[in-house]
Amino acid sequence: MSNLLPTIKGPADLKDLTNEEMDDLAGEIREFLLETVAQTGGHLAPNLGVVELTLALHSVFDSPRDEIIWDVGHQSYVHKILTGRLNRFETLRQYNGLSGFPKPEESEHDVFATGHSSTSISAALGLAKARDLLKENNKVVAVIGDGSMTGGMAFEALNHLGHLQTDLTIILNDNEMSISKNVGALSRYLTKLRLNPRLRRLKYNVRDLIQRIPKIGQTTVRYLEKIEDSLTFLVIPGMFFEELGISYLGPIDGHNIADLKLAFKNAYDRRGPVLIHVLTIKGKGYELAEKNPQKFHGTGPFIRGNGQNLKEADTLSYTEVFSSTIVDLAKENHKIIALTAAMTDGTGLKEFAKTYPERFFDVGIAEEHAVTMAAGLVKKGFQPVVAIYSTFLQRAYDQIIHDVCLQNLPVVFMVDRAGLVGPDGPTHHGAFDLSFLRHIPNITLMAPWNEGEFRNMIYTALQIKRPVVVRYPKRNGLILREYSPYELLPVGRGQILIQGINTAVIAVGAMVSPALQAASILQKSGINVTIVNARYIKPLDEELLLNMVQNHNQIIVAEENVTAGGFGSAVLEFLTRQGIKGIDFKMLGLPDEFIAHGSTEALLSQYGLDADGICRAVRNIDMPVVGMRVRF
Ligand SMILES: Cc1ncc(C[n+]2csc(CCOP(=O)(O)OP(=O)(O)O)c2C)c(N)n1
Repeated sequence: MSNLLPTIKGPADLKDLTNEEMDDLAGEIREFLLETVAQTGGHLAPNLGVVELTLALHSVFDSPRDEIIWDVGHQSYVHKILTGRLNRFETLRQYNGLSGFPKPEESEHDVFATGHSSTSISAALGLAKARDLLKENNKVVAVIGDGSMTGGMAFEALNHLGHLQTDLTIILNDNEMSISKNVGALSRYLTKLRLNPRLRRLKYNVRDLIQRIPKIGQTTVRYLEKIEDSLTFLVIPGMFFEELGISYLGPIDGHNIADLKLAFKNAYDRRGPVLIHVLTIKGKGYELAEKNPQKFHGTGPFIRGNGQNLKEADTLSYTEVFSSTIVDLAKENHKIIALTAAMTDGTGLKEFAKTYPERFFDVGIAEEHAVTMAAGLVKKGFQPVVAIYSTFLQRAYDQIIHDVCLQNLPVVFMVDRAGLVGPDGPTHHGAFDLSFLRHIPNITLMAPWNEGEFRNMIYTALQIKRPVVVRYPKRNGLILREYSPYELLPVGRGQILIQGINTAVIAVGAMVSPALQAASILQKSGINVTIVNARYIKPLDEELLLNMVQNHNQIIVAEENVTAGGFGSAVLEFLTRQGIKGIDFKMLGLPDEFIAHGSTEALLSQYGLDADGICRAVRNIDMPVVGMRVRF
């Protein structure tokens, strides 16, 4: 194998490589990606698919002068490797190491921070229009996958771009996959373009023709290439992108460097918006990932030989418990409908989709639409269960307020990945849901502390007949795989787990377990604290709170959410309203900052959200990151 990779210090080093050398380099990059991601974990398959695309892009465009925006950004590893970060790559996704997503603080080549889908065309349009206003002349490129193209924002941006007609290149990386198989009418349309034999035949005939003309000048070649493209437009009546005012080039073989470079050069020389339709294979070059791109979309550390994950836990994850519980409940309750926004596997709905295909909807990366569609389903008596990660639910804020809660519609929101998620970092931590949901009228919010309670919460949520949110962490459960029959949990009632004196720790969801550990540590030094499982964030258990205040002189609340506007704030508001006197009140939670990527355990410990942090809070020592301390 060649040894070109270490010689590439930046995009400039790609400019003089021949296509054959680029092919060799692509092989080296794939090998390097496989070797490294098998150890660090990360988004393997998306990156294996864009090796040639990224090489060709950096050889034609001139980053950072030309600005490249990576949609979602999970496919930016090759870009990172080619823009001076090869030597730090083994720190990927670790604390203080390279981020798994584009990060402007990390490199001038990372123009725009991403992590959530479908933002690239809007951001690129902003950059392009700013360029025009400043009378500059650099190029702006948005690289977006076919999955991300299903998001509403992408459509909004295309609509506006077609209107503004500014210079902007969109590279549509079409691998027919979102995380699962891509869904929707647009995806069907792209397949049509991909398979259109007339389009292909015509293109290749023209190319053949060009190549056979002896000794033609560069201008003629460029001219003929333009004819080739214009023929491409002509053969598809009513071509979607063309109708929007965006030139379409494609489809291009995304693993053929020569074709890619030709298309990118063509786009470079054009005026106005251009979309290049590039066909790639997700997981390209690693057989296991090509066969199962979903498994290798995002993976933990794995064994390269057989693809097996390194860490297997003995308890179930919350996602797995949701998966089996909703399948079980839907057996009796035929009104249950499950919705996901392109996260069938991630949210644990794969089994449900298989068992009840007619009651399951993957709506594409369209969280807003999922929520409002659920509201529509309720109107006809169905019981929609919308499973969305905390961080992606941010997208659907107005829909939750305006379409669900305003009409008090019983939609059940299963909010997975609430709290810290570890190596994916700030774009993916579920740090805000309690704060952005708690103040919405009509909503009920709950968080389980173990899997048994979680099952009961799902069961209860379906009985309440109002908008309900169950938030739960990206973590494994605590107990074995045996469950008792479902139990209705009284709405707005917390649970005293340990009765102590002086200090009461009121913990939410995943914070209950470290609180219990803290209690047993403290007990060894003769400190007996009360531990409360809050269960409900809204409505608050006011009776229980008053009881705590009357019988303790210190109240500590702990939540895996920013302290601003979360559960602690709710308790603080309540105590203030009651005019409580004579107690110390402390809030443990996440601070008012974006939390970095790193291991969840280390991050929790850093913010005092582990047993040790709770012990320190109880003992009143060294609490630099406590959200607030009030003496009433
Ligand atoms: C708003 C939002 N919802 C969900 C996700 C989770 N997500 C990450 S990548 C992805 C699929 C993207 O598919 P595509 O754009 O085709 O890229 P590919 O991985 O196939 O290269 C999804 C659903 C996200 N990042 N943002």
